[in-house]
Amino acid sequence: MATAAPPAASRIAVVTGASSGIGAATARQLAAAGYRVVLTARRKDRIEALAEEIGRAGHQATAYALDVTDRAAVDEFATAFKTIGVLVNNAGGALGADPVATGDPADWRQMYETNVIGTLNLTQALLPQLIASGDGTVVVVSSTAGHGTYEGGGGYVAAKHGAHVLAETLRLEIVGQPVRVIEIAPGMVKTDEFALTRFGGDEDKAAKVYQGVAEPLTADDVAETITWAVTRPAHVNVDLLVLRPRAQASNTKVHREA
Ligand code: 8X3
Repeated sequence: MATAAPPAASRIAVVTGASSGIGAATARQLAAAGYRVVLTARRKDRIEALAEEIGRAGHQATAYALDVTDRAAVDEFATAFKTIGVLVNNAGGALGADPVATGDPADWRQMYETNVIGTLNLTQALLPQLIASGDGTVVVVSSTAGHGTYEGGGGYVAAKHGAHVLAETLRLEIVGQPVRVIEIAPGMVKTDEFALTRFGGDEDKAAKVYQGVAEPLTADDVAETITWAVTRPAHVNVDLLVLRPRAQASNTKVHREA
């Protein structure tokens, strides 16, 4: 017999990077699944609007402006909770697609800060509350870039490999504690901001990422997958789930229609 997880209604789910894309979609879906969702991101106006929207839909959400790379702010945030059911480490992103030979070290550093240190900060700060819940779940939203490289992937691929290793190592180290560690690794996902941010706001370059691809994944596709993994019975740990659109067979093999 599976051990049922405590009812979601009594449980808090913290989502980082909740101001747009996968984070916002995940916040909506976890709220719909009954979690009290805490939305965090730097852009306060966006997460406040989303918290209101979730509230109007009859679910529970609060917004907390937070930069995941600011450890003092993260530690302060952590004091607001006694127990937490779920932490979704989603904040991150890519900057640039330059070859290793010419990539900007500042971009590499920033990607490591957001994708790895940000995840480390939240996970370290909230682990006691996740353990105290008696059935905690840490989700790391990595990427297929955390599992193989591609030309121009550079600093993003390096950072996402770091996020993957963080998840894998944490799972080893806390085995025996009532906390699952789930890694979700999406491939090509078309969101409003990912490619635009990567290419410094260049819309043409951003559009080319998805050019001719029949159906890239959506933020909702990934959010559904995260919500599914989180809502498995407490003893079921989805270690790693890689998802891609059907048109993408690997990081470098994508079917594009003419
Ligand atoms: C996004 C996937 O292919 O842009 O995490 O690296 S990719």
